[in-house]
Amino acid sequence: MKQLLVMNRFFLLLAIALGILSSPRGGEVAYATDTRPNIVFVFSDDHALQSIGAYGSQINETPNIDRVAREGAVFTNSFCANSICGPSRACILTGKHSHLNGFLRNGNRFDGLQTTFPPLLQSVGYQTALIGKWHLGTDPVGFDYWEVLPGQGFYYNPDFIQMDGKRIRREGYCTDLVTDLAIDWLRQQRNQEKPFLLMCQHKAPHRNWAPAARHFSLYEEDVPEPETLRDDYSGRSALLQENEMTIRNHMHWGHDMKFHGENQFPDHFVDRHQNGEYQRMNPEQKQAWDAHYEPENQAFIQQMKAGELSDDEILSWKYQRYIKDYLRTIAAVDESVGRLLNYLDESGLAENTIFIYSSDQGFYLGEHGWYDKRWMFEESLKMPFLVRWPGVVAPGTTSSTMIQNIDYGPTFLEIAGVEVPAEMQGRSLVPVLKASGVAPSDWRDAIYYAYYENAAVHEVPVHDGVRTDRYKLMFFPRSQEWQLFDLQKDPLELKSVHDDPAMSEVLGGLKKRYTDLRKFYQVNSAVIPATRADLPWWRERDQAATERAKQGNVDLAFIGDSITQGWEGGGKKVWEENYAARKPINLGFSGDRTEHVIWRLEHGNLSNIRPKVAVLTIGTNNTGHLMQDPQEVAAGIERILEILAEKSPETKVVLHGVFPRGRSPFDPGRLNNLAIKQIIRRFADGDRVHYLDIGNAFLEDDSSLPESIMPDALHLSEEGYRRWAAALEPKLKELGL
Ligand code: SGN
Ligand code: CA
Repeated sequence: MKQLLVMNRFFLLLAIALGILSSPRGGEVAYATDTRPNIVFVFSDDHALQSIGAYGSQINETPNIDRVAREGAVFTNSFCANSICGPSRACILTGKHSHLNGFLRNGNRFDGLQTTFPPLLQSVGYQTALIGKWHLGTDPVGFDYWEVLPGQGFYYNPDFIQMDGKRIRREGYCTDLVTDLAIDWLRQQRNQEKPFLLMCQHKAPHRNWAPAARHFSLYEEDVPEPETLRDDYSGRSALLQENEMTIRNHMHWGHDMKFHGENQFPDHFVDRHQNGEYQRMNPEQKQAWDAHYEPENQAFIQQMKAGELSDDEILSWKYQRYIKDYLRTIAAVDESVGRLLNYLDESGLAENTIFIYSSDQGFYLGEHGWYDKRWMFEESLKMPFLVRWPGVVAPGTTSSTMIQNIDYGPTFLEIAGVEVPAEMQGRSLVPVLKASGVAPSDWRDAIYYAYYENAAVHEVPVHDGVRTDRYKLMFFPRSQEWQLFDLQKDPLELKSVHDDPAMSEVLGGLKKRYTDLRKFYQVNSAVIPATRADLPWWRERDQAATERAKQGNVDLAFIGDSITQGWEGGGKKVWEENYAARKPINLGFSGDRTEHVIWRLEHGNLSNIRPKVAVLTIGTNNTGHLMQDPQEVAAGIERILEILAEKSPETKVVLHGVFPRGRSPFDPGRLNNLAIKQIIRRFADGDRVHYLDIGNAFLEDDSSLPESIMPDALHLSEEGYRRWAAALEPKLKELGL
């Protein structure tokens, strides 16, 4: 095999030398004898390991997916970098963590012009095709052929977007249609002379779990409930209780539970949503659907009306409705895998084709009482990863090597003989695959995980962390809490032992690993846009600021944190005297750090305003909350300046040196702010950005901070605001205000 790869490289070099690879479509001649392996990547949406036979499922069977494991390898420690759809896909395409590929949360738009593996495969003569769910907001880049579902897509009679931008509706069941298109591409459309990558990406088993009629009869028997279905969330952060993804309280009457008409039991089911799938069905599909669901639904409604069911029994009923539908949608995915494997056999392609099955993240099948994903707990952190590579991976291999979705791109590139770009953070799995799943000695000891979708559907808080083979450390910025799990002693993750004195060495070591891994992966929270919309007052202030900004007509914008917001408090009188008549806006939000200002400026706080002058005072909370590295905070401030330049290039910015804090000149926070100031002073360009350090206006001769100016050694008194205004005024005049 090694020899073969060397040969492939030889052909490749030859092709490059002959200049026939200069265009992505070049190389037809050279590749007539190309023996580099093909890649078929079958990727589903939300498929939990607990529902795959090869991973030991107790609740269903997946004979075709299991065949991949039997003839190849199953990876039991395969992890997601950010357990949510778009972000996981962006990590795969770029080989980078979310904070660097820019796709932090669903709803972002993927920048397809950054480095991704598909165009690199094209550049060495691979044909690339993508079919099915995409969900990245922009058109796919680097594919010779694609046809994708818009957004989440539908199960029944789904629409597809084609390469020319046209939308077409295809009659049938989504999983089958995507498979048909994939096989059709393999059979009819691809250039038979070239090696290829085919990405066949299913919608199933994503919510709202709408099965094909042929699978209604599966799972007539009840499915066993998971041990933690009735988790009370004790022993862990109180944030667990705030989320909205429980089977008990957050299942929709129509959308999830498949009832028609008005929600009859609003205490037990969430009202919102008709079943959108039903609305798309043709009469036959509707008839089959109703024939299956209606008898069960009517029986349930009757029992409810008769008051026969306890809360616990209602929960069990919902679990059965949920899990059976979920598993039925997987039955179709498993058939799809079977059809693709059969096609590879029939066509003679199987021998030289690497076949991978994976899904964008794991999922809760009632564990912790949940559906959905997002959390760094095992069920959603893990991704299935099964691979068959004939002649390379020994059949029946089980690997516990820690792999992550940022590794997929580098793997595909090495397979095709492309050097992995240094900017990719993942590592190629080829050496692991060649060694029967055993990791090289310098393999990673831990993975880094980060989830960013704050204040969104299901209310899971931002968190990140590290997982080693035995332990998991998680950090929640919202509550500044650490959580530590010993996966050996507590595999169900029911008790955080972060405050157990016996664990202090482990905790200390993992915190160090966490800090170092964040450095290694270049995670700087100060530059990662973050909303605090989970706080009602913040959300309302943000909406009000955006409303005001939409009206335009602002000459002077103050941007910052509580010190700026305080112009409406202790500084009110001074504001009235100095700024009220100068078309001002106050964009100061108490408790904001640089990342929150970045979020606000990118999400509407600057809408239609093009101020003559913006006064920026930010960074002291990065110090106060996190004692954040001054370079990191400065990078956050630099990003804010960039956004101002992008959105309002004519605006002159007064960049204040971070104000002094702490009574004494040796207060660590004061010193941190000082260090930030040293760096940001250089952001002044003498034209657009003007640096103004007015710290001395607040200090005594001995550099102490008097209570009369900063009563709490952080916020300004009225006299403090007066001194701020006095020190700022000459600059405002100079800038023409
Ligand atoms: C939809 C679902 C959510 C799900 C997200 C993200 N709601 O919003 O339950 O968490 O997608 O899923 S639904 O009412 O539309 O079904 S992801 O896989 O795309 O990330
Ligand atoms: Ca998903």
